Amino acid sequence: MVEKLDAAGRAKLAELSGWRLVEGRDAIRRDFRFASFSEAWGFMTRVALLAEAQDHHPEWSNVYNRVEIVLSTHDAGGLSARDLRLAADIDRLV
Ligand code: H2B
Repeated sequence: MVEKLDAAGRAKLAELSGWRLVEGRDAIRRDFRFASFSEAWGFMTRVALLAEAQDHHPEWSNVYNRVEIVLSTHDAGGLSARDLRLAADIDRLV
């Protein structure tokens, strides 16, 4: 079982630029926009490799040059340190 974020972990959410809480559930979301589909898909490929390496996978969608990513830990029923880590690593890609 993965632990949900404690108060200290929740305070760290504010350090993630561009990510916001999803209304109605314990999850964070960031929307990305690229110059083309090709750039968006390249980004998704890099995120997929991160996700697989961390065994932590995004909920996401792609429409042409836009990618929407929602992070939450299904095994915890909400946000955990795994989401913070993946979000920070995704931010380093852009
Ligand atoms: N991704 C996310 N977002 N939440 C999880 O709880 C999760 C995951 N669990 N990827 C992992 C896989 C788990 O199912 C495997 C068995 O480790």
